[in-house]
Amino acid sequence: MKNGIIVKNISNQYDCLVDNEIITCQPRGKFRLDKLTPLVGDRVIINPETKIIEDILERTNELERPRVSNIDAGIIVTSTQIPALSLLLLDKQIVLCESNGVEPVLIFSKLDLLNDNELKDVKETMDYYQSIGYKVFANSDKENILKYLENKTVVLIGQSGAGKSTLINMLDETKNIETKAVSESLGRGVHTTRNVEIHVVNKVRIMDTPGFSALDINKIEPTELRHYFVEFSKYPCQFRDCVHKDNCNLHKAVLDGLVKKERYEDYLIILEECYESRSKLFK
Ligand SMILES: Nc1nc2c(ncn2[C@@H]2O[C@H](COP(=O)(O)OP(=O)(O)OP(=O)(O)O)[C@@H](O)[C@H]2O)c(=O)[nH]1
Ligand SMILES: [Mg+2]
Ligand SMILES: [Zn+2]
Repeated sequence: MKNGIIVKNISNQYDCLVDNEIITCQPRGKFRLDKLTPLVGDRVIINPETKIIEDILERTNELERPRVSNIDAGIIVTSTQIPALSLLLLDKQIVLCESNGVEPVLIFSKLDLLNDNELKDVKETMDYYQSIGYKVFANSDKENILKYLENKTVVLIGQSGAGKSTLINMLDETKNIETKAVSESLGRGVHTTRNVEIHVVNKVRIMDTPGFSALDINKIEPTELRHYFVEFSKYPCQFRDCVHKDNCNLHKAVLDGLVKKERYEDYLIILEECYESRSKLFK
């Protein structure tokens, strides 16, 4: 028996990383009876002779989309140009990570396409996210990215064309994952990457996932959302279950310029979406 990590799944075949070697295995029949589906990211015990996955170790966490487990960080790749920078999308992706108990790490791409003024704005934005406690990198900052992610299993998050596959290729020059120019006529790319797969890049295990743009934030309770905007906790609100729409300490912190107005506005937009999906649920 050997310990391994599932790094790839195509139908009922699971590629397991065992001592730096890939062994393609099938799950035990019993898993199906127990309605247990092995996931990419699972730590497993396999029999190298029969090539059967005998056991799945307890998961530290489990994401629904992409369906993966044991994630140490979500690498949110944000394009600053083509596709255009969307901080609302970034804030939604941060909420998605926070609500799943996964640390978001912010990586900005395509800074090389910006003019000086745009670059200055983007750097200010990056500084703000850093100031509220997140790790923030430019995708060209290879050394520091690798240092921070060493020995972690991370999942890439970001819209199509953001530069996720490119990032993996940048972090490890021996990798040559398919990338595709963003279709400019459509203004957004076609998803180039389809399967969930873990790439071992130096000492980082990275999942290149199908990029998604529509997000599952609809399961979040409106009163829960505020916890996923981490800087809000610095300004405790005097009301219980308050969603901070007006006349409270948090709202005042926004007016006083202590909380970035754009973040608060994104919060209100996402809050409305949470209410909307709830009302659909009860229809
Ligand atoms: N100039 C510039 N181009 C970049 C950068 N990062 C990515 N690109 C380009 O952007 C395009 C899309 O990059 P991909 O890495 O394929 O994007 P992706 O996020 O993997 O997209 P999907 O697989 O479709 O989800 C490619 O043409 C890349 O060469 C960057 O930092 N600067
Ligand atoms: Mg890709
Ligand atoms: Zn409040």
